[in-house]
Amino acid sequence: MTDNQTVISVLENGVLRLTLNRPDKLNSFNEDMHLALRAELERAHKDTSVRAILLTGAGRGFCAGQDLGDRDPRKGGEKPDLGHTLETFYNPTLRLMRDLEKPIVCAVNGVAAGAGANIAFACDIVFAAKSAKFIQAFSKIGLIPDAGGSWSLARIVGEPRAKALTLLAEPLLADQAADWGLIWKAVGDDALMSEATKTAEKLASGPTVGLGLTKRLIQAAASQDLDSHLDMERDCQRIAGHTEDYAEGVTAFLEKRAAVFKGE
Ligand code: LHQ
Repeated sequence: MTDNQTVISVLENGVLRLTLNRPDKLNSFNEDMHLALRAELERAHKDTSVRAILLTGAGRGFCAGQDLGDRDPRKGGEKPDLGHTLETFYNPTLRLMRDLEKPIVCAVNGVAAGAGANIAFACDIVFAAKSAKFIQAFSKIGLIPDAGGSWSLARIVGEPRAKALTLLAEPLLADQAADWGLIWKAVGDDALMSEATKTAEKLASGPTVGLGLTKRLIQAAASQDLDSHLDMERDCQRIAGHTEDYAEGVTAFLEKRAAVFKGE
């Protein structure tokens, strides 16, 4: 276990559990937390013993987006370049999450606001505690939805709901988020971590290459036509068919036993 303060990282049973850890600020992002999360995601890319990721928050919140205390306008000075902040911190993290060919499970343990909500929506399988809520808080401070939110919301819930959520910045409860397909499941607060951990461990003992290719395919679907997509499925299935896990899966089926996948 390494505790680099702003992100607590534990690797257990193939699951890299990352806990955003600034609970007194509802785990809002400062520069240190940005860099720590990115370093952990880069590690997850490279380290073959990491076969799934579980992202959650410490304390009563999941993440309240950017730390607004970092740039106090009352102090005067030059106006900040927030485009630079996105380019330097958020966008590389969002791209890493999307390109990571290992499943990212998210356990939203409490309020997820601003970029915090959109980072949760960028995960692959999202559980939220029933008491959690998602707030597109940006319009309250004159900003636009970032961290991929204007893209993912429009695609997942459609324009009418995406516009209402972002323009009004009203809280969306976990049950409603599940009904709208923004997250996988809303679960009782007490069951959140055990359910999310069970799912992450199941994925971590799965055929990692095949799961990663599946993630790649699902993500590519909206941006290409069926013809191109069928070609992509062919190419990905070719890769999957060469894995040890495919051979093990079929052998286990024929021998009527549970498969033991190694992620190779
Ligand atoms: C916070 C924060 C916070 C600092 C709670 N910062 N301290 C990208 C590019 C560059 C710049 C700008 O941003 C972005 C992306 C973004 O994410 S913009 C959106 C930023 N986030 C927000 O606007 C949300 C601000 N927070 C809230 O509206 C509320 O805190 C929520 C609704 C999340 C929770 O409300 P409550 O449950 O009532 O908690 P609270 O407001 O009392 O917060 C608890 C503490 O956490 C409190 O500190 P204190 O010392 O008074 O106990 C807050 O000041 C602190 N905190 N969010 N983003």
